[in-house]
Amino acid sequence: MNNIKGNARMSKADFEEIADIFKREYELQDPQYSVLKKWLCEGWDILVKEGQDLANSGKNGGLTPDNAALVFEVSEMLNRGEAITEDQYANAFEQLVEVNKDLFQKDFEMMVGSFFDIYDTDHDGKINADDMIRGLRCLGVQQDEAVKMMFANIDTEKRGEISKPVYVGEWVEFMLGTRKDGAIASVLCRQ
Ligand SMILES: [Ca+2]
Repeated sequence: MNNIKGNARMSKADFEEIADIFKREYELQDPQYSVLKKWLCEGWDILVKEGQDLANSGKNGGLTPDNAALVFEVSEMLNRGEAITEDQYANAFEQLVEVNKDLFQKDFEMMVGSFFDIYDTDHDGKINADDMIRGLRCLGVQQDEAVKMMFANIDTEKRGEISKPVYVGEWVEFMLGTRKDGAIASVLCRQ
């Protein structure tokens, strides 16, 4: 999700900054803050570690420096405190999905779900357009009108609120799907 910030480069310090923005905006306490920070700052490492464990146990979908060199490279660069470009990230992401799409999807769903839980400030399992605007602002998306359109596209039944599975599912579709008219893609990719 880091590419939605629209910056050309991202480093671990940038992810830490985003975590701090969330902490201030929502006055986050632990464990919610730690979980969010873990996904933002270590999400890629978590994926790599799980992929390596799979490879070591001889299961399908394991990540190795042979089949996922770009994935490991991004991990190493981030851990050295270097910034990765959007292209490096996109290429590594493509490689990861080729080797083990399910691994990405599982972790990504947990990550987006942890964001949703923060946006859902009254804990009723749903968010409205204002909740989504407030949350995506923390991720650097300042285009409120675009987020309103995204929300309206996701809220197909026009109830004014979206449940967690629907929200998470739309982000998965955006990252992995092929539908250019997807609720999020049709807004974010419209330049
Ligand atoms: Ca709510």
